Amino acid sequence: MKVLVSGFEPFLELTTNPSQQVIERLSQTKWPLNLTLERITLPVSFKRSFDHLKTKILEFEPEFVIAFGVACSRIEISIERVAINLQEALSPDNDGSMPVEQKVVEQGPDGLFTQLPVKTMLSAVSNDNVACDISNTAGTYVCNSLMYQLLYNSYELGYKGGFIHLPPTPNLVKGNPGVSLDVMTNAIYKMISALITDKATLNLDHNKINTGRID
Ligand code: PCA
Repeated sequence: MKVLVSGFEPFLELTTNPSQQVIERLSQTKWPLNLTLERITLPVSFKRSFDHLKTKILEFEPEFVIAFGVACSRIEISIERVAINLQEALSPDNDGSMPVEQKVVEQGPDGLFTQLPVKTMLSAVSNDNVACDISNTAGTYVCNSLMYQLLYNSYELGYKGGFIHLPPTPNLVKGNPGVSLDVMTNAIYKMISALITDKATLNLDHNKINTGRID
């Protein structure tokens, strides 16, 4: 099984981005023989992030694409359930772009559900001492926009996609205790490993699956 993971570069006042650090660690991890993992770091750009990811998808042809970003105010790993067709930024992205009430995809539906088996992934870490939950909003900034485009294009490109927000690492964001890279990497390793076992029950034929669209 081929899995592509993406992370983001640092942005705004952040000196590092835990999503970039975690995917680096994941790519250095020894995986079971039936799992090949590739990674890509994306620019924090409404306009450019998905184009970069799409180029890698076309080259690698993964069955799963899991995108990661940091959510500075969260204290738990958040498996995002839904992406909405809205871009609204309170701060500029790394290109200086700050959209207000813009659609991600002009002709797209209002929302798209993740294609990851969220409950399976959550239960993979339920016995561990790590804060992890399902989240019903990925916000309206670059992460939501990337998740929406990832899901919107999955039918044509033939993969299952989803997004996970990570909390900051300790000392990265004032007032947030953070979670260490080791703990996050270990949890994500278990969640991705759970996909291998769950794959038997997943129908990867996109003509047959529920489209997951909220029309
Ligand atoms: N987090 C931001 C964008 C990049 C990142 O890592 C977000 O939550 O939208």
